[in-house]
Amino acid sequence: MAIRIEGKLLAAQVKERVAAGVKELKEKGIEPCLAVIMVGENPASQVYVKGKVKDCAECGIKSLEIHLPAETTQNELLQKLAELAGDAGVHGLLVQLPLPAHIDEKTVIEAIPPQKDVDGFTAVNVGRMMIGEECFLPCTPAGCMEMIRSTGVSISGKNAVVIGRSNIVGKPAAMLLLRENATVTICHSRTENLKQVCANADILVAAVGRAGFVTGDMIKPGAVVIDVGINRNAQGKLCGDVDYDAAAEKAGYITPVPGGVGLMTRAMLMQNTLQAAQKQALAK
Ligand code: L34
Repeated sequence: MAIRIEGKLLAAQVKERVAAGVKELKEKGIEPCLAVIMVGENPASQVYVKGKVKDCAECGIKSLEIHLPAETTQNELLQKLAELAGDAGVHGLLVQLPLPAHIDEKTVIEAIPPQKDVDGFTAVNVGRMMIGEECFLPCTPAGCMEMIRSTGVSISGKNAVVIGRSNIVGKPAAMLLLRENATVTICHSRTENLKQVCANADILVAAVGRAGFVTGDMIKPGAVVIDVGINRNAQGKLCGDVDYDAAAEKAGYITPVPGGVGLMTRAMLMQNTLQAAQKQALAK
């Protein structure tokens, strides 16, 4: 039976460290501040943003929650971003995704100054990550790495399989695993023999977006299984991409949903915001 990787506990540990760093900055007269912009009424986004604001409060980080109506034009959003980008009191800046269809995500992301891009989504930060330079790591993949590290299982030389190739999870997760010397395979909707590939994974990261996609027969005995999915099943219950009960019978370690990667995503955002404030304080 697999050991459950407790996202709640790990996130609390990260946030405790962040809170200590925030306290130090405040003693120097700097109050770390995160601005979160949300456009429209996506119910899931509202839950996630609420969680981010709550985490900020726990860490002593000031948060600005900017909720714009669904009809906001791209130019209006860019204008708001420019204003926050130029505000020296705002250290971290993010736009919660997804955006309404009439707004181009790429254009919006590139309007965030890289030094405030605590999501690690801008081309500058993605590029820096690729070549191993200092940067803001994207929160969800960084959270996955923390969860893998918490098991004590060594990553170097292991077979790591990532299912999903999105810019915000699959691709960067693969890159971070590669950086730790895993042998990395990225699977996606066109992958042949997906089950066999996954069944060979010492570390399996599922970022598909489909409930129950990863079945028990896709798990190598003893594997570390990281479930990034957040779906609702037929009963309306929150669940990941992995059939938890079946996978837990074979895996060595497994993350739950809820209480897993989502909480670590938020904790890593707090860490990045602290870092942004520290760096901006030094740059002055
Ligand atoms: N710009 N957009 C931007 N940055 C991000 O890092 C995100 N993401 C993803 C969606 N869009 C984004 C998030 O914040 C996903 N995500 C996220 C954040 C928090 C949680 C899940 C996903 C979370 O708190 N999950 C809880 C349960 C929440 C619930 O009840 O629905 C958990 O225990 O998993």
